[in-house]
Amino acid sequence: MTTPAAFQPLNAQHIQRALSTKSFGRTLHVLEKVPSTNTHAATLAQDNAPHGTVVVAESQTAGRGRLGRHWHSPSGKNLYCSVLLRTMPARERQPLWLSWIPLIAALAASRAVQVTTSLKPSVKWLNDILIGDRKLGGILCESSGVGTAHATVVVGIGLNVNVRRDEFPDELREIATSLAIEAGHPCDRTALLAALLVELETRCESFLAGNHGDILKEYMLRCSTIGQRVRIELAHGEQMDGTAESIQADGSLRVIRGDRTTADIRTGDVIHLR
Ligand code: BT5
Repeated sequence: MTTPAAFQPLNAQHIQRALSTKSFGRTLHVLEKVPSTNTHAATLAQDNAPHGTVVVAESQTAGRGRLGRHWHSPSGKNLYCSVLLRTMPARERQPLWLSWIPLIAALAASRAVQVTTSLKPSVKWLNDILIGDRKLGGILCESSGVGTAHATVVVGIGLNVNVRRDEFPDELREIATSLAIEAGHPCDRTALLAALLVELETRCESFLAGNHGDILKEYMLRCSTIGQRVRIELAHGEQMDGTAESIQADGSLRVIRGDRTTADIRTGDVIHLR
């Protein structure tokens, strides 16, 4: 009896057969267990790994979120993936590119889920992937050598695929979800990864070719934060409440405060208020 695709371990040959990308995933490292796929990809970058190198792992022992937060990474169930980018636009466009990569990755991940499962995740600014108000996945982008000829960005994507509700730790059970929970059946990680890589590659190419406006429009349509009452948790424990109005050209979130003044938020955690 053959194992259904959804339960098969990740396999480099199967993944490469499913790819329709130009460079993303053409150099591919499929690992059983790593501390963090982002850290592993950064090490490969130092050893001259090519643009588009992908690291995927069955489990992470030290999976990371932003600001040193922990990413729950149980074995054999989910997608933990990092993509190494070496393409950089001209110097004056680099800040824009770096601020848009996490948003582009969140768009690509939500679109990949939609094409492989027909679920339609939204994106919570700036890079949380949600179904309803539960977190399906997150993005961690880390750059190095910016401003030099050897600049790299590692785009890390974590998506909960086949983990069951009872398998989440207590602190995540009510705030996180997985594709299997939402779809009611297990999902094929190989097909999802192949879709993710092509969605990410085409958007990165499009952005770098100057189609910034198209990505901004697509992001606005996907972003469930727009129009919501929000609380922004800023650095140093500061908070700001307001209504999220739009995404600006630089990827920041425009918030209208109660006194009608506006603020463009470049980084911070957003809470959707009811
Ligand atoms: C993120 O951080 O959402 C970025 C997560 C990126 C993970 C990927 S996996 C592959 C690559 N390698 C890595 O080491 N990391 C990347 P942040 O916005 O800071 O959210 C972190 C918060 O999400 C935690 O504090 C928890 O509240 C919650 N969380 C942790 N694990 C989760 C999970 N599996 N599903 C949903 N929420 C989770």
